[in-house]
Amino acid sequence: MNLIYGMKQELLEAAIQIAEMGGQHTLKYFKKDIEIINKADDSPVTVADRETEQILRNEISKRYPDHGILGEEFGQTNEGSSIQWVLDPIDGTKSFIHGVPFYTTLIGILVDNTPIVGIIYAPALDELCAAAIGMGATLNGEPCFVRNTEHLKDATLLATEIYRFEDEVRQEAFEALLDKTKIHRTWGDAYGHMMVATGRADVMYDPILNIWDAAALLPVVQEAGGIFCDEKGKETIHTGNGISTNKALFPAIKNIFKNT
Ligand code: 2AM
Ligand code: CA
Repeated sequence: MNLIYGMKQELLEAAIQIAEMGGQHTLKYFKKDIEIINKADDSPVTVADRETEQILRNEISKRYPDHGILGEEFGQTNEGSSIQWVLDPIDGTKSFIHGVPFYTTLIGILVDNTPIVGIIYAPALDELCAAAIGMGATLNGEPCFVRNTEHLKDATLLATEIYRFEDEVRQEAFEALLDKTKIHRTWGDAYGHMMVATGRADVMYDPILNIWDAAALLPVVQEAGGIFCDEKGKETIHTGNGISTNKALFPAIKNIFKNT
């Protein structure tokens, strides 16, 4: 299915509006004393995650009843549709429950499994990145770009946390990444990828990514002039891990992960 330009523009604008509605709702609970529930995978979830996803889903279904929706908290509807909205109401729930504003509301739109629109909205920071493939990326409406750091020795590396891998090869690759880069910071999540897409960091590494964590990232990073890829260097959201960087650093990053 080939989306005509007008349709892509419409979906981009709708996704921005819907992400804003959802993200604004999270603020009702941010820095408030709310119950934290541990999910089956031991990750935390709150009423804010659940209510926000419902708001996103209701608005999408109202506007596009035939489109599919896949959300982290409430699963899949209209699975057969060629247009799928992929939602993470709060990416960075661990930040959210610590009162750290680096959490985001994510919307990705896939057409025939290919991401074409991405929204990363950090409501507590009032920062919204939006992109549609072929149409550029914006931060709060202004064009945004990756920065052009050329060497890993000058690069700022972000990650969601400090990792310990059971797999030795992956552990070695992560340590090489740490050794070869200059500045290291965590509290990453999708906000870390947004930092790369807006020229504030050079590499963001996520060894664990579900499709709802990744779908919004690829269009934003690519359209900002960067690369969003997996550890094999493949530009995909479907393999469970993700790295954002610029085109100059990409070969060196690929080399670090070549044996994983
Ligand atoms: P969440 O806050 O929506 O749960 C990228 O690291 C994202 O993957 C995180 O923002 C988090 O999303 C999720 N994540 C992080 N660590 C994870 C883990 N150990 N298992 C499953 N998901 C994880
Ligand atoms: Ca989430």
